[in-house]
Amino acid sequence: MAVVFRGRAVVAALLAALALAGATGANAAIVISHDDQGRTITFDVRAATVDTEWYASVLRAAAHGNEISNVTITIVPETQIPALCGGEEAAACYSKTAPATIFVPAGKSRLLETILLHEYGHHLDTYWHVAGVPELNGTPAWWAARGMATGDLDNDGRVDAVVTTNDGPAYVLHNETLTENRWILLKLVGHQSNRDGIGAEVKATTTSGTQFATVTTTSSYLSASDKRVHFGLGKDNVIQEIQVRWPSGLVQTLKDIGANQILQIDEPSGSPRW
Ligand SMILES: [Ca+2]
Repeated sequence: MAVVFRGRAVVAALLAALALAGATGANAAIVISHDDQGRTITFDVRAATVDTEWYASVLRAAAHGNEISNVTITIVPETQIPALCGGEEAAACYSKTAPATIFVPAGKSRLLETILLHEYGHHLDTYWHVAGVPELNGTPAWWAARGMATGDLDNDGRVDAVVTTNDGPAYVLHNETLTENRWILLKLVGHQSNRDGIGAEVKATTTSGTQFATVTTTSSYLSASDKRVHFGLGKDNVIQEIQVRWPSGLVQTLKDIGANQILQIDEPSGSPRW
């Protein structure tokens, strides 16, 4: 389904067309180009404010691979995004409804550039809806990445991440968020169930409410994450109750657990409740 978009000549022609469209001002043009195989790529630049340099940089990056799809990219005034994207919080969206279209607001260049490239990497095969994301300051790095694992690498209660890139290095994203919020990490050890407690369901209740998690290492592409369960607790210093439903069928309950600690929970002996 993806349209292969290669060739410096095509890129140069398209960039020239975009530059011309930008130079002629508002309501300038719908720029239509074709890839190596003659398929149509349409860029609608009729919005009042068109950041053609942003388009140019996106295309330069996209042309390095075969990840640009047969979609229409439409820049619209920011005020039209909520109606087009189905939500007041939307920053941009991609619609698979024919003709497939990416709606991006004029002037929101840097962050959306990153998002756009990321989504091309996933072949635009699912509907995506970006909500509540602030503009980034400065120039974000461009990574062609597929795998990501999350976990608290330095046991400080803040979840970190490792990202692998294609033909490039792995990046460790160390979480250095300044916060007074509380947390807990739960390391489950099975004795009747599997040793890692994979599949155990954990419920944590504080005065603020109840949270649920399932023990898993499932993660991004070819990645495995920290098996420990992390709960963010906000201002709560105590977890009133932690309930673990083990894969064996045992249900274990702990009361009044203090925040900001790594707690090992061993599966008790007893008869499974199957
Ligand atoms: Ca950490």
